[in-house]
Amino acid sequence: MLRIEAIQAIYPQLEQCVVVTIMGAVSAELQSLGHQPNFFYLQHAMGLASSMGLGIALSRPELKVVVFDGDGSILMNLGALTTLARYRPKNLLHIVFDNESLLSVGGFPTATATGSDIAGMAAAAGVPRTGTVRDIDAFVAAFDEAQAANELTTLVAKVEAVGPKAFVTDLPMLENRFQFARHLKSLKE
Ligand SMILES: Cc1ncc(C[n+]2csc(CCOP(=O)(O)OP(=O)(O)O)c2C)c(N)n1
Repeated sequence: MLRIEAIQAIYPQLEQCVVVTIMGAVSAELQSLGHQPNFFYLQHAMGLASSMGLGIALSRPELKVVVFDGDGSILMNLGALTTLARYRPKNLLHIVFDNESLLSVGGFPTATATGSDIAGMAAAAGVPRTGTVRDIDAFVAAFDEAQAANELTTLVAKVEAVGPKAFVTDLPMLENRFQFARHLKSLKE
């Protein structure tokens, strides 16, 4: 499964959600499909996208929050899984695109390339719903089920180690930061 095709398949449904991504390839891919004011690309802070998603989900329980994480990123901050599980907001869907590599910085293999199981670690941390999918149909079905379940979910999507050809953006970090915050405030009115 290609990550961009997986994102494209659920893209229409992201309009009703708040989306936080990690930096690098996945943020460039989501942006290439069309930026929306409800998308925040957490640059540089590897491993902290789920923590930011957790904060938003807890403080805004009326919103559906979706996090796009990476295997290398979550492996850098495994304690995040235990914190997600402790607070277990029902409105948070944590998607880990697992390409078994640090693709954005050259493709060095991560521990999932040698058998570590992120969905298993999330389950052991206490995340109530977890799963691993390997093709687009299963990914879309798991996304829909997680949204309907209304329960904290960590969904691992096994994807090929393929990213965008270029990381070009005309959206500066600060503009994204202020636009996103304004958008969240506007949803309160
Ligand atoms: C704390 C920290 N260390 C290192 C980096 C450099 N860095 C940026 S992206 C990246 C790889 C991310 O890997 P993964 O989450 O698996 O996503 P992928 O690039 O494979 O899509 C690294 C090491 C960083 N941004 N932050």
